[in-house]
Amino acid sequence: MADKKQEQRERFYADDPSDGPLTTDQGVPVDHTDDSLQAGERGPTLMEDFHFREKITRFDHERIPERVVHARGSGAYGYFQPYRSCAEFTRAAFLQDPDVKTPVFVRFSTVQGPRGSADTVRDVRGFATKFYTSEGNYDLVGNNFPVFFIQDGIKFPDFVHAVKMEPHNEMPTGASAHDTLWDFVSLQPETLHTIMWLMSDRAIPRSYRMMQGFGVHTFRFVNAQGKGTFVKFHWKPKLGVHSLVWDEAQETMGRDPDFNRRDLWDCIEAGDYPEYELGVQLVPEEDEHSFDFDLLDATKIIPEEQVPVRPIGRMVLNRNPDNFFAETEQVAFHTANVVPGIDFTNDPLLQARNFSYLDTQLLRLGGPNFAQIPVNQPVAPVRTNQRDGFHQSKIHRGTTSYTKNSLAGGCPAVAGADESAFRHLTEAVSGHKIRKRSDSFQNHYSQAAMFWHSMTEWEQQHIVEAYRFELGKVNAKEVRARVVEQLAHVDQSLAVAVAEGVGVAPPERQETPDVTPSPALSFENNRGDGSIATRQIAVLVADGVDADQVDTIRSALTAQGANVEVLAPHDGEFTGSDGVTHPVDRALPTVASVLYDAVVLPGDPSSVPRTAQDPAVLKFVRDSYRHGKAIAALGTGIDVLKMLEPARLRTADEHEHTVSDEGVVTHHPVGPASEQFAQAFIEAVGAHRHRNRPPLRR
Ligand code: HDE
Repeated sequence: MADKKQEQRERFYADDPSDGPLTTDQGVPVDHTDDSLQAGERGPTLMEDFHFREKITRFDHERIPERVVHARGSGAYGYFQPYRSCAEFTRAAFLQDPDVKTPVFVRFSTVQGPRGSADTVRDVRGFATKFYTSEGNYDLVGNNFPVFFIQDGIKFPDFVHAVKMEPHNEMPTGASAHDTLWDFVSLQPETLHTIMWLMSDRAIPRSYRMMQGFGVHTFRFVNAQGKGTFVKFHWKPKLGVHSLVWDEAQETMGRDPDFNRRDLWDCIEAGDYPEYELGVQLVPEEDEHSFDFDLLDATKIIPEEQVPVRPIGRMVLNRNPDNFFAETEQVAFHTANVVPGIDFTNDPLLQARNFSYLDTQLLRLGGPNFAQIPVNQPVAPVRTNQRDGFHQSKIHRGTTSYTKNSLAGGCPAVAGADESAFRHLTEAVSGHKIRKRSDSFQNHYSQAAMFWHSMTEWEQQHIVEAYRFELGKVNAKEVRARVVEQLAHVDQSLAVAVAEGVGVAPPERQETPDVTPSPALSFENNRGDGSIATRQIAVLVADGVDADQVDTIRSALTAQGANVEVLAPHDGEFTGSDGVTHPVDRALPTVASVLYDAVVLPGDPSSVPRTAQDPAVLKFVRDSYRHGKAIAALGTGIDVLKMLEPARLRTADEHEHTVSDEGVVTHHPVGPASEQFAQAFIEAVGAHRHRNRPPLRR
């Protein structure tokens, strides 16, 4: 059933014309659009060729400024539905009735790179949601990290200038591994906690459908009695939180720069709708000062162990935009788009954002009427006295664009007591006018250390490797050394490990904070339910493989919602061991293991399969193995695996049935995949990545 936003969108649809001739913008029919009007066959183009000039001028003006940050993004429509009424804490209408679905538009993004940059860069991901509520638009403009790099918005231009491509040569694209970012970071210890997140695998999500989202700031809920409660917003993906590994992420940038965008689009097209649960951490106003950090400091989290996340509703994304530019590019988010029942705090980062987002849209969308653009239009009625400006697309009738008026009967009048107006929370404020960071914002090391100590061994290892990679790209040795010195305030072993990798002296030991880890921060505790739904699984075949094995494993995997593709050396068909031809989904040379989550190696009943001699297959399997992906080998498919000689790994021999070791599942006997085998493989895929594999010998 179409929701209100969809009904509204449909009123703006301009379908490609199915009859009638091509025209100019003025509706004049055009019968020739391939040659410009010239003075003589080989002569100059004439000014009076209005069709030529219109066509070229429109082309010249097709671009608008890209977002200064978060330029690359992908969007989708869907809905939000609360589980139950949240009236106790907030009067927001969209959080009251579990039967009411509120339409949403979500835009996911990277931050550093330009519009055309690759998706799988190491970066924060934006997670911005526009709720088209019955009381007007509410924008929750969040990220996939719960903390931010700086505490006060006045530092934002400095931070962005440091992280963006360097001004003299516009390098690097979509990467943080360069001198200016790390110079800034090394001099600004408040960045440390968020930088730890950036060095973790949170910064290379497997999919937008598999990452958390956070409102970051402490906001306020306000209930009908005018009582405020501090609130932090959390989105949890139904499929669990999963990431790529760095080597894989880098190769993916070349193999498919649209990896995350394509994944979101394809899943929605296939009806595998991304789903997230909205949760809140609630803190009564009277407990504002009961934490060892300041709730207004956006570089801090409230550990979930201290204040649990209460699930309050779910969001489903079920419709792709019809036009990228019109919708995903022109959507305008603004932190100050709030509805009655949701309010701000004095977080200086949030306060700055409340200025910045409107300001940036005025430039980016060319004037003040951008709320009339379909994607930005509320479904709630709009009655304002705003009139003129660039791109006014309405014909306002009447004479009274002011309040109060008598000539229009006083309309629109301000909302009455029963008309759900937005009222700012009454809050006592006093103080001297000063430029000073609050003392309560000064502890920069504790939560960075908490994050580090909440990681498992493999997560810590990845963080060390990321620091080594990033700092290894920094030319200024003194910057490398300063970052390492900073890390010594978090953990000496981390600092020493990084120092070793980047060739600087180990730092002097510092006093490090004594912290209680927060297990909720580790990937290990956010894996979801082990579902393999929508996972991409490759089956590598060549002529002669056992087609029964291919069929049985494919049906077992697709029954669990996975997407299975048969890859062969060439497109078209392959001939199975039974002499029958079977369809190929893709030619192996057009893809790569980084585009799949797992791989299956069927056997050839009469000999070693031809795949064992194919360098492309061996590369595929080697990369899958190195990246920790589940691998299944059946019958003589095990011989493909043996070509790579994994050290120490157990594989099934002729007498054994299924063996599952570190996500490598093998099954020797010839014949179709057994249920037990399929189950073992499904579990291996569901575990996402297997981090403790012995290295390959070849
Ligand atoms: Fe943004 N940010 N931001 N930001 N931000 C923008 O607005 C800004 C911050 C976030 O998909 C801009 O429309 C300032 C935190 C997302 O369209 C701009 C500060 C968080 C998006 C802007 C911050 C975000 C933006 C650029 C520090 C996570 C993409 C284009 C005070 C909670 C929205 C635009 C989309 C975009 C300013 C910090 C998230 C310039 C000044 C913290 C997801 O207005």
